[in-house]
Amino acid sequence: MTRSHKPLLEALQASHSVCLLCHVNPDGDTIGSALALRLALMATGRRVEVFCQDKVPDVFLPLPGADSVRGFDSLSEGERFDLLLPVDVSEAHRAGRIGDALAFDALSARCKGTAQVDHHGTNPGYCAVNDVDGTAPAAGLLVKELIAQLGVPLDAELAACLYAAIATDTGNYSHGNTNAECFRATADLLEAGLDLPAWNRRLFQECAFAQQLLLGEALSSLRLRANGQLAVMTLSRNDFARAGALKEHAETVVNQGLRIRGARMALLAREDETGIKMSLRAIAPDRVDTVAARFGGGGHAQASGCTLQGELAACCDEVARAMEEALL
Ligand SMILES: [Mn+2]
Repeated sequence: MTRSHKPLLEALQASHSVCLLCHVNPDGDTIGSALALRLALMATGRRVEVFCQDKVPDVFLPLPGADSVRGFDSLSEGERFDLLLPVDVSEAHRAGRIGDALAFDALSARCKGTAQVDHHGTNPGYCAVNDVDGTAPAAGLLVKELIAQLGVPLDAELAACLYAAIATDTGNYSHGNTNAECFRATADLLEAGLDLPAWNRRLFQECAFAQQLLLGEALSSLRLRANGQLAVMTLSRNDFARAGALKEHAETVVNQGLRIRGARMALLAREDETGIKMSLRAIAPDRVDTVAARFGGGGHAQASGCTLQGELAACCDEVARAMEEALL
């Protein structure tokens, strides 16, 4: 499949300076896609800056150009661009804020035009040019086509950025959105020199020592409920302290619960400064968003969260009971 990116190409061709914008809590798709586009636009002689409200997660720092991503506090008074280009940003507010203003509004006031490239079906089309395909598994697939249509050949650096984008949004080629286009695109990346084992290890295998120690604490708390259909783990403040771990080290822990054969849902309850944070997961067709909503939280059907106030074990039991009731 090849999509035409003509309106976006025309906007880029008319621009000598481009301000790329990533979404808050950046993932591999927004970062990888923006860094790929940065390299391609620089190769065509354009001035490019990449902005993100939040700092680039450590796991993506090895990507080429990751150290060039700027926070909004680095914007200088007189900085102007021809084009503002959000990448993988489903709604204007997902780019975050600069002081009291939406970052998108504050930046577009410094730019002559706006255009976006995105793959969220819910995108309302908030730019002058909206290159949005809600059926694409990753924004990186659109960016890869765009780079080809800009006439820039793939190389190993571009391939690493695009791999980070595609692999992240497909759950390392395992989620239901993984289609033939993902594999065809990745075949092109391999032909361009992608070092697949090295990047797979950096992006999906490596973690901090403290993260492994924290996982050990969580696994030692693992219990099954509802005849093995619900896996429950807890992490107390003491567990974090023993592991020397940060709260970000707990982010993927809950998924370990779903690895157990027979488990249909998983819950991680962890203490932090805002209360008892709950991460809820389910395997489709089971869903947990309705459970999280009962406790004032929300999220996706199979990945949700909520925060309770109280004692760790009691809060955990309360949410676990609600999840048991939600098992189909
Ligand atoms: Mn994405």
